[in-house]
Parts: sequence; C-alpha cells; structure tokens
Amino acid sequence: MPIPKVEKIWMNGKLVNWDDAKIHVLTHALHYGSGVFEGIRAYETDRGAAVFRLTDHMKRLARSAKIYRMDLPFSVEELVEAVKETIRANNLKSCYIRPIAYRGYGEMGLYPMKAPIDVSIAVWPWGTYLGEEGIKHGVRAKISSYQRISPNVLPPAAKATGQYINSILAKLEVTEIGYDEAIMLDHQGFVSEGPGENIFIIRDGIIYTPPTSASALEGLTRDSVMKIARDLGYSLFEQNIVRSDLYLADEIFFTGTAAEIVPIREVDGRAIGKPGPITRKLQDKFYAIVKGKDKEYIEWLEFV
Ligand code: PY5
Repeated sequence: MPIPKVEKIWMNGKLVNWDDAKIHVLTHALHYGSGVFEGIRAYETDRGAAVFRLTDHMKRLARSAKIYRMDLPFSVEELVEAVKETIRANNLKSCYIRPIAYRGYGEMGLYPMKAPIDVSIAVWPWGTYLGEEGIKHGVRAKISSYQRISPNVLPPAAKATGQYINSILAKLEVTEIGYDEAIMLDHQGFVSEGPGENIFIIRDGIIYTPPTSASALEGLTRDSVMKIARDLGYSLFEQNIVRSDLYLADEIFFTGTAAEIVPIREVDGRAIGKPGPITRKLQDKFYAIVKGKDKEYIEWLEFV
C-alpha cells in the first residue's frame, strides 16, 4: 500500500514539505543500515490526538542509539515536543509516527563516527498493520526457517534499521506461501517474536511471553499488555516457549504498535481457533485505553 502523503515532515529541527524530505544517495545508513528508529501511534480521543507512551518510545530510541554509539543531537524531551509539533502541522487526529536517527552523508567507511547524525520524524494515517480482518478474526502464522538475530550477531534490544533485513526475509518467506505473518525462533530454538511484533500465548488461563533473552524486542505494547493482564488478575510469565507450545496453546496473539493486538488463529497448519476470551478482553481494554476511555491508564497518553 502506498504511504498516504501528508503536508510536512520534521527534519533536523525544521518542518519541510513532504516532497522535499530527501537525502543523499551516499547516506551512510542507506548503505549499511546504520540508523535507529521508532514506531509510535497517536489515537483520536475526546481531548484531541493523544500519543501512546510517546516518552517511553523516545527513551527506547535513545537506548537504541546508545547501543550503536550514536550521539543523538536532540534530547528525549525535544523529540517528544517535535512529534507533537509534526502532528499539529499536519492536522491529524490519529496517525502512525516514524522517528528515525541515522548516520548521514560524509563517510563511506565502516568507521562511522565522522558521518553526521540526522534525525527526522514522519507521520501519516496508517491502519492496523496486519489488517482489520486480522484484528477481528485472527491471522495465519508460520514459523520461518530464518532465525531471529541473536545478541552476539546484532543486539535485538536495538530497533536499528539494518536489523530489519532479517525480519524482511522471514516475512517474505511465509507470505509468499500464503501466510499472513511469520514467527521467528531464536538461536537456541526458542520462540522469539514476529518480524515486527511480540508474541503471547495462553494455556489454561495463564499467559506466557518469551523473555527478552530469547531475542525479543522490549516492545511497549508487550509491556502495556503485561501490565493490563496482571491488573486484570491474570498470571503472566516471561518464560521460554518452544514451537509445540504454540501448537497446543488455547489462544495466541501478536502485539506491536503497527499491528496493535492481533489474534493468531493458526500456526504451521495447526488450528488455534477463533480469537479467544482473554485475547478479546485484552484487545477491548487496550483500545479503550489508547482512545482515552479508560482513565486508569491515562498517564500513558501524551496529548498533542
Ligand atoms: N518486535 C519487533 C522486532 C518490532 O519491530 C516491534 C515494533 C515490536 C516487536 C513491537 O514493539 P512495540 O510494541 O514497542 O511497537 N515494530 C514496529 C512497529 O511500529 C515496526 C513494524 C513494521 O510496530
């Protein structure tokens, strides 16, 4: 789907026209994937657009940058303000938000410290990543033969642009044979996550999700769902999961900013079934929270 064009993109502190938000072909990050990014969403509420856990996302951007020894030229507070400014400039009630910090033009070697760090923030209306049908009825997933990157290959804790070619290989492999999304195993064979989503399973009323030591990103939707589930009284464990745990689960779902909360109705040809009651409950609560209808979690919303 083409990206719906809006008016302005924030680049290194200035709002520029969408069509002018261009970079040089010798940008370091284009050649080597030396960028870090975030995916954030703003939702429509009674008090206007509200960005879900904006500061937490920008803190993660700063952590990704730290891992790759990038000195961000803007503070977390400045980036938070810049996101709000960009949403206001484009008059959006809800949108997806894509901040990126990358090594720019000025160095072609692999020692990157002489290249500048450029930062931009783009926003646009983007529906749920795996589709509305997926949210309602669940998606079909398959375990990819591509292993998820491991900590001593590329740090899974960082959301770095280059790391996503691993996700792309997994996504391509399974979608070309008709599945909606991939599930990736870590270097030890434990379930890790989707190409751009964390994963949860439920068995006998207990919720499990792989630990970050299984190369799963510290997802903010994951963190939110963990908190919501525990507040609702469920037992939830961060625990290693093997592939047969997926096949035998009562319910499975993906979480992510782009994807939101997506039930999985089939894994590797084994039916999991229609979205189950706990998945539904967590979805309902999550959407109430992000739309500002649940005051208990109002501190997660940062109003534009
Ligand atoms: N795991 C990976 C590898 C991710 O890229 C993402 C987010 C997640 C988990 C979920 O993290 P969070 O809940 O903090 O979003 N993926 C991006 C997103 O915006 C990009 C998806 C194409 O959802």
